[in-house]
Amino acid sequence: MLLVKLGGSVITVKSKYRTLRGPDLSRLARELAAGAGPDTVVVHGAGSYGHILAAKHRLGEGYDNPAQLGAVAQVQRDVRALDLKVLDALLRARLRPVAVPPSLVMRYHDGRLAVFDVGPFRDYLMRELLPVSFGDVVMDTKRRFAIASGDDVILELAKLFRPERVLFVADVDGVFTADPKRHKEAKLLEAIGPGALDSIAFATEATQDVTGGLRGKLLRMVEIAKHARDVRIINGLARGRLEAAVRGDDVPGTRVVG
Ligand code: IP8
Repeated sequence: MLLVKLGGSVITVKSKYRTLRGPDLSRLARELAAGAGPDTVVVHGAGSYGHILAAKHRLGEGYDNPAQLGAVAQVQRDVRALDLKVLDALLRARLRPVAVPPSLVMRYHDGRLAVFDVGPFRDYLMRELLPVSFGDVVMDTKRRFAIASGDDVILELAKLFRPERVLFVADVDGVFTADPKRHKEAKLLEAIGPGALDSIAFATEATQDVTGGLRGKLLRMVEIAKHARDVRIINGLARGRLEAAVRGDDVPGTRVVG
C-alpha cells in the first residue's frame, strides 16, 4: 500500500484564507495518476482552508466560548470545499477518488483520538476506489470538538495497513538543519529519526499551524515510520518528483526512520 499526504502548504497558499494552488494541485494529481497503483490512499492537509480560522478561534484547544461554534461549522465547510477541489483534480487525472471525512470516522476524547473507523477506507479500497481523507474538525466527547490533522489519519492508517511507502508531499525538499527560506547555509538532511529532532533549529511557524508546526509533524512522522517500510518527505513543487517517488524511484528528500 501507498499512503500519500498532500501537505496543506503545497496545495494552498497557507497565509491567504482559502487560496488554492490550483495548477500545482492539478499537476500533483496527474503525477499521482501516472505512477500510483490500486492500493493507494490520499490524505490532504487543510492549509489556508483550515489553519487560519482554527488558529483565530483556538479550535485546537476545544470549547471555550460560543463564538467558536460558528467557526467549527465554517472550518468544517471550508475543508470540505478544499476536499472537493482535490477530488476534482484527481477525477480530471482519471483516478476514482471518494471522500472519507474524518468527522464521520474519528472521535476524540479530551484531545486524544478515541475512535477510528477504518471500515470506509477498507470498503472503498476493496471496490478499487481511491479513498481521500483530510485534516478536519471532529467531535470530542469532553471538549466538544477537536482538530484532527491529516497526519493523524495517516498514523492510524499506517498502524492498520502497515504500508510499504508513505510520501509526505511538502513545499520544500525535505527537512533542513534550519529554515531554508531564511538561512542559506541550511542543509538538507538525508534522514531523520527520533534522535535527530534535537539538532534541528525549528522556525516559529507554529503560530499559523494549529496541528503542531514542523516539530509536531516530525514527531508524528517518526511515529508513522514505526509502522511503514519507507517514509519520505519530498518536494511537491518540484515537477516530476511525486511521480518518480510514487514509482519507487529515488528522489531528493528526507527519509524518516522510526
Ligand atoms: O493540515 C489540520 O490538518 P493538517 C485540520 O493536516 C484543520 O494538519 C481543520 C486545521
